[in-house]
Amino acid sequence: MKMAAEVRWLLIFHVFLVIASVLGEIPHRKFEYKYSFKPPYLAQKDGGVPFWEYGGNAIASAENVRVAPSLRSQKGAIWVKQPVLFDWWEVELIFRVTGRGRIGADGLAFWYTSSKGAYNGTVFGSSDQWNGLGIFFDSFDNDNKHNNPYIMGVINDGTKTFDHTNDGMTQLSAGCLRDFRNKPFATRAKVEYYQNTLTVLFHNGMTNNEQDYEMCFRVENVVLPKGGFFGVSAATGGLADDHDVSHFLTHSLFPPGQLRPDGQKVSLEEQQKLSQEYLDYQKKLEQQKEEYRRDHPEERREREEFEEYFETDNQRELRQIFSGQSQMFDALRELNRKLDEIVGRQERSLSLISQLQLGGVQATGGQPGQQVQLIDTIRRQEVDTLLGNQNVIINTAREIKSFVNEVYSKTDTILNNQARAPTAQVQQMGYDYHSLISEMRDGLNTLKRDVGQMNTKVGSGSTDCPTTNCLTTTMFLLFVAIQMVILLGYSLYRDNKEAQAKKLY
Ligand SMILES: [Ca+2]
Ligand SMILES: [Ca+2]
Repeated sequence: MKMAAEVRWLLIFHVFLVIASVLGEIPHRKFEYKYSFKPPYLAQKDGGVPFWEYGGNAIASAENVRVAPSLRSQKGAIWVKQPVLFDWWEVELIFRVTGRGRIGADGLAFWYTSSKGAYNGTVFGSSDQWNGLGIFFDSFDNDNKHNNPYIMGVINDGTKTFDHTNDGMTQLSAGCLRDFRNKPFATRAKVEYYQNTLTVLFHNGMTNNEQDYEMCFRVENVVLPKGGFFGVSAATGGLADDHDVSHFLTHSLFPPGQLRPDGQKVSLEEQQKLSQEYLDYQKKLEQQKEEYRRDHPEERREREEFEEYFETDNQRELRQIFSGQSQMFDALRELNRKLDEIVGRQERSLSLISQLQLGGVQATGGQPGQQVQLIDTIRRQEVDTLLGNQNVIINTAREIKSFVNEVYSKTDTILNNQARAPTAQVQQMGYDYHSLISEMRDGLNTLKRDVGQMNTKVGSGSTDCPTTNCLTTTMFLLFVAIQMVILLGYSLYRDNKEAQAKKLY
């Protein structure tokens, strides 16, 4: 009992260690509203986006920021006002790139740079020779390698000029081929910079499920300048897409156990200041809402209600198509996952089989422990079942054999019986006749011999025989005839009696 208690404590200790290590890897997240924007009321009444400034051809509305509209040679950008005060962060960007053409241009860029870029630069609407990170959503295939739309991460130290003619292929740190244009739902990108690892996840906008992020790329040992600025820019060329960003959601990330770098002394004051600022902002928003409702009293509400409760046939059809598609997508993904699982299993079994074959060759000198383990893990059950089946088959075969033997012997006896039964009776009768006839023949033979002897005696001299007592030929024949009659009568009598006996039975 004492031992068991000790073991239990040891187990609990280990579980705690595991939990602690797991928790130790998950960073603390904090939403940074000063580095974010999202609808509704993304832009205020005066057109300004709180904590952000935009320029060029960018237009902000209550629902999104149209960074570059679908007109030729447009450029625009939106930059955060304050520098980023935290080391590690995650930005979720929800955006749509839409255009009527089969191909579009030029693309959209997410920035984290040491200083704000221009509003009409040459790299997707912003400045070239940036210092920091650019994530480019490049729609147009400048180098004609049929590899666009493409997502790439390019890190620059402020000296390199972006290689547009090669779509930046020589400069990118990593990238992935993903089509982000004209999707039924908004596309999303999650850019995470944590402990010098840059991770970009992408959501292809085929479903409305927020969990459908896929890995685009991950780069380690990335060093970005501290105190940089977030920004989004976009540009069009000869071809033009609408580049709309609806959400820019920033979270600061802190390793567990680490407090904010600016310390807690400042934070008390600053926290109050920030929360006051936030409350003011909320109030301002509410005020604006009220004002808007006052300015547009009835029609607005009616229109909203109408839009809420009714949808046109086309809308309904589209919605149904989208939902069907997303269901198909889900099913496909599930299938894909299962296929992967099957392929993995197959590969594993193949490798195990090859190991077994190798092990069979080196069975004497190899590692027996491994062999036994392999057999135990894979085939034991199957072999057991096979052996069992074989035993059953052997037993059945034996039973069948004995049964066949039995049948054979039985048929043999039946055949014998059948063959014997009728002939036995005939033989019995025949035997009687034969014996009778042979008896008669014997009798006749003795008679003949006696007659012969008599004849020789008669021939040798009549003096030896007294004439009165001597047997004459007539007497002798008469005697023979009487004997034969008696024998025949007896045999007839016997046959008759036997026939009567059979009738009775
Ligand atoms: Ca390009
Ligand atoms: Ca290309």
